[in-house]
Amino acid sequence: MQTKLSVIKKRHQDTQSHEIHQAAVSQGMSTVFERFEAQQPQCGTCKKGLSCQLCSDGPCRISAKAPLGVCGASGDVIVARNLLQLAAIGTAANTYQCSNLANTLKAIGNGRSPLKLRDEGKLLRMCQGLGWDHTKPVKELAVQFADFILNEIGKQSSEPMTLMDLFAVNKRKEVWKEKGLYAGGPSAEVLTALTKCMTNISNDPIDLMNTALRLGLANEYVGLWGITVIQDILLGTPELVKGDANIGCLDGETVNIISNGHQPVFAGHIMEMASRVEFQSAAKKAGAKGIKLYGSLCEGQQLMNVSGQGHNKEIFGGQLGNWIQEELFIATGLVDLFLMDLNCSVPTLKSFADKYGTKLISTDPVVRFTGVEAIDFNPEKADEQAERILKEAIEQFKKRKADKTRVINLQTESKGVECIAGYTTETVLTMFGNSIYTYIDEMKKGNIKGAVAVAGCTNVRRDQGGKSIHRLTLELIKRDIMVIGAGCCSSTHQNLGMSTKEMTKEAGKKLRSVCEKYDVPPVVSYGSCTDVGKILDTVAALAWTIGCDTSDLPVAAAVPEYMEQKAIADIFTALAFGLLTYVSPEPMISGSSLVTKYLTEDMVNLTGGRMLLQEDPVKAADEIEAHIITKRKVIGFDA
Ligand code: XCC
Repeated sequence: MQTKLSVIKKRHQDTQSHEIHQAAVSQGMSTVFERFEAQQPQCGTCKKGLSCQLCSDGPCRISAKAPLGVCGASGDVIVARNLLQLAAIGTAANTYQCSNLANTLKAIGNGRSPLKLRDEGKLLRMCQGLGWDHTKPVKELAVQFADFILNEIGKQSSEPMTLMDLFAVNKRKEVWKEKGLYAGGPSAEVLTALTKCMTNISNDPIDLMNTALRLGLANEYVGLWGITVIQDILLGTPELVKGDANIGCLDGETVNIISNGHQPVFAGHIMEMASRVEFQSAAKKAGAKGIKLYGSLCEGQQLMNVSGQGHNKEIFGGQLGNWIQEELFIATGLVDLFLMDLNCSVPTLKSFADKYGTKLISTDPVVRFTGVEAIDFNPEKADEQAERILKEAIEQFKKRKADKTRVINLQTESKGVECIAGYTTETVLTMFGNSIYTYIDEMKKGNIKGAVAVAGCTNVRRDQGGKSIHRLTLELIKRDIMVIGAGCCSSTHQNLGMSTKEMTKEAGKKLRSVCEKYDVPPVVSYGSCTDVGKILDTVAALAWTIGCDTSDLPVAAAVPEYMEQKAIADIFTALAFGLLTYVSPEPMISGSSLVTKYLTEDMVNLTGGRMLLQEDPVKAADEIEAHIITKRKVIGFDA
């Protein structure tokens, strides 16, 4: 079907997305960009974090005329309480995913699930690291490890997390202990934090922010750590791989399934089943070339990272992109089935699915859409659930092909963008000759001036949509600073062709020499936003080897297009690690100079970390570079 295209401003950084966006708008759809515009002007008081809706005497909006809420809460308390709530939601979501994974691992260990452990070696190494007898049968260890993680999640606030005890750098642990940040299990920490957010309980904004730092540690030492480790055990530890990214990966002639979200284990199993002869022949009988499963958002990052091991490689169709593109994936008209397993599955997917003939299925009990079928992943029923999904996808493909009025917005000959994926602490070390000392030597010589994690979401405020990620990354590598991407930042890098060795020519002279010598690109992707846990592993490994605190390293964290609550939890993790943490757009804190000053200046005295707020990514790169130069002197890399 032909549509007369409206002329719309180019919001997406890449041309493929812009074209589908233009088509969707012409066909009467609105995407995140149009909805953002429709929301303008947004409330200035809320933007400053100065509104409270907790009690029935509210809502209260703090102003010069009314400096206190009805209950008496000050603007400082309201701002801090609002931010702490976001950190609690983010910590809860990461912990939820971790607990799902532990339960899946346990089901496999107990022989109640057809799923496999693709990296048993990692499980054994972890058990050994915990000081256990790792010569026991692997299934027994799987149950023991799963129970251990579930127990860590449920620890009381007064019981420090074993993982933090074992794996944090000693100097850092002393700081956390001394400052009252040595957190317990995430369930208890979230409980405490949310209780402190209740009306008329905590009236100390600084205590509220320190509570968020405790959440940051619980977020890391069970949530993110557990997610990354168990996912590696279940799906395999990533290996370097050439991948395909962006919407152009979609092949009109295959049965097309998209798996969207953050929990890749079920998708991995669907791919395993899809490679079986019965499903391949059913697809061919329906007139398709085969079955493809594409990853979307962070889930796609994880699936692409493990695609290098060769498991069902022919089924994986590529990594489609970041969250502001997800409606566009469906608007191509080429998607048969769209699975949603956690955030970010936007509510409007339903109207897009109805318009373009896609079937939506939610696969986790927390994801619910009115009028959408749910097949909640159960590791014990994984085979029959995957079978249902594959059969449904093949039926949907038949309908797509039979429907002469179907709107197709993507040319079938479109192509994905090539990228390199699969970086982790392990693969980065392999590139440097299996020696962390080689990496540190290059840092000492100044060939790698420092490293910055550019992680988190994409955002449409100030018309960003990847612009700030792109700009900041270029500025950093130009200054010989290596960039480690994760989350939708990695999608942006991939869509724009930045996750390739080609980028070496954009790097500063010194970094370029390192990239050429070790055959490593200046921008590497660690994967999902949950892989921030792996980035912090690398940071801790550097600090252990150098013998310094994490806060002394010439490194920084950057969330150049912050969007949601898991990012806030991760930001507090980075601050607790003592890192300079660049955040844009600014979280809703400007209504409190006290909270803003604490986060951006005074927190240095507590953890060594601080938040850097800066709209302009070039100026942000200047400040990050200055920080890195200072830290190089602190650890004696420079005089
Ligand atoms: Fe969602 Fe992870 Fe954020 Fe992307 S990066 S917008 S959470 S998909 Ni985490």
